[in-house]
Amino acid sequence: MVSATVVRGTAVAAALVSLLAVPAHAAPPAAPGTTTAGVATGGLPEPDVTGLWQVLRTARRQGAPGAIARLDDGDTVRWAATGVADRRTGRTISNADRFRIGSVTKVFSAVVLLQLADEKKLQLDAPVNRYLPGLLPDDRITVRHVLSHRSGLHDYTDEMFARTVPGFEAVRKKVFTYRQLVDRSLAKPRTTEPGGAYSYSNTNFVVAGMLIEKLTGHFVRTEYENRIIEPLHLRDTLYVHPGTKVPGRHARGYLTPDTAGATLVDSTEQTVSWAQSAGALISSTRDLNTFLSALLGGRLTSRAQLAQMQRWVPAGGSQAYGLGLRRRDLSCGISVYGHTGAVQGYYTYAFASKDGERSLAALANTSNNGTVLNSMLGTLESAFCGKKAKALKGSGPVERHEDIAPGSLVRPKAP
Ligand code: REX
Repeated sequence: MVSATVVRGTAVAAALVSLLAVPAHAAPPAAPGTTTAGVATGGLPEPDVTGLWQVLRTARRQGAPGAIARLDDGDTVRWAATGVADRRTGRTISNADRFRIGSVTKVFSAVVLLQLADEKKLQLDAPVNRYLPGLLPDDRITVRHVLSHRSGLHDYTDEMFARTVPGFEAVRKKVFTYRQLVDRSLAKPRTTEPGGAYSYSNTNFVVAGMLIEKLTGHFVRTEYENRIIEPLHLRDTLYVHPGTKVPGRHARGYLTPDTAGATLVDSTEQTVSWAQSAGALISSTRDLNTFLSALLGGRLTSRAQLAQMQRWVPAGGSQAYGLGLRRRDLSCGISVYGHTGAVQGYYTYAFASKDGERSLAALANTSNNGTVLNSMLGTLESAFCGKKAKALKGSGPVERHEDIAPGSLVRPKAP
């Protein structure tokens, strides 16, 4: 029940918008054993909710059929949404919609492995080959190297998606074994020495999935469910690989072709077998906020493993990478922790404050559109810097996978 509704921003008849602030007692249940009521948000600036909504509208103007964001802030939950979940039916998108979260899956995979480290079943500095004999061509590659993208294992998705739509259609229905994906990587030279510089590669988190399955004797799905999804009551978080459908109410995903002006491709249905433990989870903004709040709040791993997860290596521009976790340094000097995701048709941002008390999850239901991805970064600025956000001149050097074009954020200046 929504007991308080604050509608902000200009009402634009054409825009399908919901922008609500409600007390936590009206919000969905938080993680067991925790309370959100009355918790201070660690001296962060007030979020700029109007700014958040404007970012979503900008993303729509730039080609996203729809965009949503949810901000959990101590005892308050806010939502914003604009556009459509389904271009054919015209159904309005909302924060109740599930979607594909891409690489935010990597945080889930890392959490499982860090729990296994807590249980003394895994050593971060042990060679991967100790657990998976003969898998990798170099015994010096450790679990830590893999989880921090410093293994040097080539990213096989570079070739796979060199041509966006044909690349996608070629794998849409395919089911790969982990081994087949690793073999594709090993067919190419390695990018760094083991433990060298950060070099993003999905191969690393395919190896993570293999480690999870080897150490537990279960499919990754079972481990996500038993260790994260069920304890946190994540009702929208699903691993359906190799199923191709997104179950329940969901936003459809629309892939942007490489040719300017070409029609968007409905990419909702696919196995995501090319990513699996590197990117195949489905979730919702509510679940992602619950997950990251629990993680940063120290409720999923020991404090010691959470600290390991936050041993940062530079990852270009205003970014650093830990173990399956990104840090982004925002324009107001505040850092946020989480991950981005890009699977065909879906761009996700999911980040939380250092203590997990404030969390933001946002989705635009398109991809291969760097302008939209760049704009969506503005959701973090609005959510965590509020009106203290400075107009950005792009986000500096970025991941090739993020494909972020230089641009500026429409932000109110600090008073
Ligand atoms: C695959 C191609 C991009 C997407 C990729 N995605 O590696 C992983 C991910 C799973 O979520 N990475 C994010 C496609 C960004 C992260 O780690 O932060 N692009 C698209 C192309 C380009 O096909 N030719 O945009 O849909």
